[in-house]
Amino acid sequence: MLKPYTHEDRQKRSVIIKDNRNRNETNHLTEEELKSKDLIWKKNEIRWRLLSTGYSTHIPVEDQRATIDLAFRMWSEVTPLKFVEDLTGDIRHVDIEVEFGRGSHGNCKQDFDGQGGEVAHSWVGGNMHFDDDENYKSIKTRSTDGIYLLRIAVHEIGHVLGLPHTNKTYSIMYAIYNKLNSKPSFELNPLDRKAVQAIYGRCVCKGKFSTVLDWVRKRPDNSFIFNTYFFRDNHYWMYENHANRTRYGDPLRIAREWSGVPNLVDGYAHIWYIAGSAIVDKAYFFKGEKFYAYDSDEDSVLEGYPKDIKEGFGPMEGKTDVIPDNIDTVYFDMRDKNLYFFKHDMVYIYDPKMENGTSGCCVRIRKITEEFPPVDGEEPLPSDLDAVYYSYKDQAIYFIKDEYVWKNVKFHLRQKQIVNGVKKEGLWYNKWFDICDI
Ligand SMILES: [Ca+2]
Ligand SMILES: [Ca+2]
Ligand SMILES: [Ca+2]
Ligand SMILES: [Zn+2]
Ligand SMILES: [Zn+2]
Repeated sequence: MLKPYTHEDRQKRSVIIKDNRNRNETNHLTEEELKSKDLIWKKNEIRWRLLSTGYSTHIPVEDQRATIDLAFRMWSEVTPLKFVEDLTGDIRHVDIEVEFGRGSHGNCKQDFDGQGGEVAHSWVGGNMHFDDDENYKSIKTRSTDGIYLLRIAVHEIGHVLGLPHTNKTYSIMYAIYNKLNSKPSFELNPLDRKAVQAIYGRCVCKGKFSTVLDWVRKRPDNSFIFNTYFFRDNHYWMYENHANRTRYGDPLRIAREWSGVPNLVDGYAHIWYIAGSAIVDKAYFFKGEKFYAYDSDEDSVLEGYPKDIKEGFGPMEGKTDVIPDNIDTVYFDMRDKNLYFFKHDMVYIYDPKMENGTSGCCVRIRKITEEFPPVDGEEPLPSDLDAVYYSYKDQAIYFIKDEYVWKNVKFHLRQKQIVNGVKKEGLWYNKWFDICDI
């Protein structure tokens, strides 16, 4: 069934994973052509099992399962498909049976050919078999010998989902496995993402955020990079704005990456401005009655925190107002260099500028819809916002509640007189992609 290994390929230390089924499909199909193909899987939840009669002898079983699972995840992260490992259910409910074998294997009609040549075969909408005469290795292996199972598995799943080969060497659907170019970990190329999304659509992931923030990092060349962080409950995603997608492998647990930051935060604010010859640069998380100062150099909450909001954000001289506990969200406005705290239908505008002697609560306390009115004919902002944040990349303020996002379209960074005008942009998942719980 498969094109044999040629002498030329052997010299390149490559392995052909091309099969006859795709012999005439080495050119990448257009999106239109892919759309016109039958949807191979007509359901979103697909069950798979690594058969206990078909384990590899090269890799520990747990590693085989983890590798196959990761390979499925690489496709599920970019589509509405969900792959579930089914270890014990009735085999008739398993959609994709995965097995390793040598020569004549399982009930398969296609014998494998020993080491070299064919390394795996699979059926569109069906099972995947791996030739265990190949020296498969896990991604934990740094040895230059052997074939990374992950790459072959991702390729074969591509076929199972209906993808043909491409003639692009950087695509995972390229027919030749090149040992020299193969790193243990990799990402789906945008071409592969587009190809599978042309058949199944993009993943649509909904949900509510605890808060959203832009995190500023300085590159070694002193330029800044702004990624957006979406926090939900006890996990978060880093959104790579330049690529318009989440970092591969996210979400991660907050506790693991943000030392001292609690789960279910209410809001975050980054105070960042120039005062005389100094740069004021402070980052705070808020939750309940407490706030947490965060040290970005140490990547940890500062010692002595959390502290009480009512102590840290008390009244201005001559006033009695304080910032309430259990805020909905907060952001720092680059125009007036004030903090905007949101709770229910109100916004509390707090001056944090110690050096002026004017700091405290509050410059104004107003209805959200008065401070941020809708532009003509648009729907006003709701109460109980989930997140408000300043996007450095877009130089814009976004308001998020449930599945919707609004933008302050009147905002300009160097505005002296503050002008606000809010317009509903629509569903946040049509703006930011692949923010999916796993
Ligand atoms: Ca056999
Ligand atoms: Ca073989
Ligand atoms: Ca919130
Ligand atoms: Zn193939
Ligand atoms: Zn087979």
